[in-house]
Amino acid sequence: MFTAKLKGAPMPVFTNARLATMDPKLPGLGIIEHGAVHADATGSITWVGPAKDAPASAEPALDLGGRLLTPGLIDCHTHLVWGGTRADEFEMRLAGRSYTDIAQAGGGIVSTVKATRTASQAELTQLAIKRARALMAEGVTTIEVKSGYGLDLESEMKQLRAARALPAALRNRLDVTTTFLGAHALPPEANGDKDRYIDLVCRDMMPAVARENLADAVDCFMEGIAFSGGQTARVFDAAKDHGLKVKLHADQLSNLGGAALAARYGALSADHLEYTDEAGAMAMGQAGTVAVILPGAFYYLRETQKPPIAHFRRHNVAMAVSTDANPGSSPILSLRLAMNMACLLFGLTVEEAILGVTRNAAKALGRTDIGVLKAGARCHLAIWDSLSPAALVYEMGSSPLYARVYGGMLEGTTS
Ligand code: DI6
Ligand code: FE
Repeated sequence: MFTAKLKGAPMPVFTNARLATMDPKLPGLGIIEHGAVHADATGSITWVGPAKDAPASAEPALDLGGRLLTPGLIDCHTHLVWGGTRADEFEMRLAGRSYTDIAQAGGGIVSTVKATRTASQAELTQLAIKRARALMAEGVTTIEVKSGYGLDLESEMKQLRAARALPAALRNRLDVTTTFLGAHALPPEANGDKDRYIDLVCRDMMPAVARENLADAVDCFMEGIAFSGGQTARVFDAAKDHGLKVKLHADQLSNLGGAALAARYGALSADHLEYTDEAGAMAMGQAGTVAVILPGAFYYLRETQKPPIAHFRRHNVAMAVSTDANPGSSPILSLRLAMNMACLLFGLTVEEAILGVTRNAAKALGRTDIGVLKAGARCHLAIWDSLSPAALVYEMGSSPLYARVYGGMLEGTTS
């Protein structure tokens, strides 16, 4: 579609767009009508504002015909690198077996662990490429990828290396941050000894992961079927020792006080949160911990308990929205579908859903250089064939994306 003159231009200039800047100093999405965005040769934004005030540029400007322009979307919680499939479990759950039941019978996460252990690193990257492309086709420019399907030193490292290899395998058109989730489930060889496995996570895996710089953060699944608050605290203490930020799968299936524990550790985010109470939400607000809303898992598990959105609003908790892309509880490779579900199932507004995949998703990753249009940020953009922000959320089955821009480089939607 774009053989446009801007393709490959050293200092791209986009003009005549309806900018949704996500500038926190402006109300809502920080809209600037008839705006322009300039970038430099390194792919960073140099100027954002009304086109009439734009500085002169030697480069030809691409006229976007008034289209909506947002920061590239951010999927801040995925488990994108996995082997095998869990379609059979989907069918079992349709026939009445519960997620917890299947997990306790040796299926669930552990069945994906078996398939992931037998796959090579190159195979895992190849599988993840296809999934990443589906996200990118909807304007996603940054994703987070967790480990947690290896559950032994070599397999966790293999998963993280496969994730780290993704950008190059995608010709440097995707920004990937990685999270070490060794404490995702108990591997079969641990014979039920959770404390000993947590020793392994903290003493063997984490130092090796940190030494090779394979993770940007550390996550833990705090739940009855996974790890306790005490075990989570040990993982977080070890993360602090290695200078790694923390995040938490919290209060997904029951209220174990995960949100409050995450806040106590100054976590970047607490994720899921269906069973979080008001005290947990208040603690998150005070700590600046982002609430990552994951409606895909809620939908696939046919949960009925919804996350306390009203408490998050009341206590000024920033909300992000993500796919939780994984083969078990959320086999969803559409961030726009997750946004749509967050609105229809949990009552988020269109503005909250869009802030949830831009500015607040960046915050959940501890990043200030993405998710907002401002000088100094990366020039990762999504240009929409619409004037209306609601178009991002409302229509499923076809994508309103007009073009994606990565590091200042313009792409068609199919590249
Ligand atoms: N919560 C989830 O929803 C995913 N992990 C987690 O801790 C599920 C992962 C899976 O079922 O494979
Ligand atoms: Fe998850």
